[in-house]
Amino acid sequence: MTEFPQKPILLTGASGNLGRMLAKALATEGFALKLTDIAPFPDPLPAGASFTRVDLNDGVALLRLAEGCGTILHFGGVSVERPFEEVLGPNIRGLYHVYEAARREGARVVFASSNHSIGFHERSETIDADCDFLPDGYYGLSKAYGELMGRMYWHKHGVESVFIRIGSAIPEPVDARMLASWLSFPDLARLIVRTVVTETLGGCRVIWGASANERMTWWGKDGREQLGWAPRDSADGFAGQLAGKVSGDPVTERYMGGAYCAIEYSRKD
Ligand code: 15L
Repeated sequence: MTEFPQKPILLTGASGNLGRMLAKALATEGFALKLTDIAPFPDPLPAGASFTRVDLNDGVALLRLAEGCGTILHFGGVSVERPFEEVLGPNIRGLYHVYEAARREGARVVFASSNHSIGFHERSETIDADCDFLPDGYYGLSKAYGELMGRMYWHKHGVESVFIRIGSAIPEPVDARMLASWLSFPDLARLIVRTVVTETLGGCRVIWGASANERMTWWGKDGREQLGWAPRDSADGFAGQLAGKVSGDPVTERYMGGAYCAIEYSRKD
């Protein structure tokens, strides 16, 4: 069990893969949860949780839902590369609704950002969290915008944020790239607990969302110390079976964002 008292947590994107995993993990820790998604919640509701179907484009519904919440875990929206018009509503307008709700409630936002906000950094580099944004598509761009929006809400309204630049959060790594980018579900769940229970942040913190992948490391310094989080799992043990699992595409293999960088890539030089 975790330290309390805690106000309820609002979790957007609750019906997605990460949302479902987090709903279960946080309920097990005893947190009171308000779950929401545009899609129905596919699992039995965990103890202490309610579910309300809301479109992130509906700011009034989101404000109402956030009433009384101390943290908003924002995992909703488009989670893969899509055309600009599809990303715009959920990931830009929706994000604004999340931040307005946080401002109204004095809540903290934990934003599921992505490695695709920095996807065009080359794999030969090791980058710290204060590196340049180099988004690799409209999806990654929406994540960079989200982090910037969070900064604006801190400086203007005192809303604290944690931006987790999630690598590849799936049960097990499946290709060579994920020897660097993999984030295990238990490491993510433990990180989220720390983002909720850490009392004061005094601003915005960026965390690289990767497990302790020491064989292949692209990501250096970040804000984890203040949160008291360190990953415990590692993709290293999968190296034997995955090291040769590469795409053969030079753009995909050159950059951290992998295949997202190659989508509609048209540069000639
Ligand atoms: C992400 O941000 C996506 O949500 C996920 O589907 C994966 O593509 C992941 O990044 C990744 O880069 O592996």
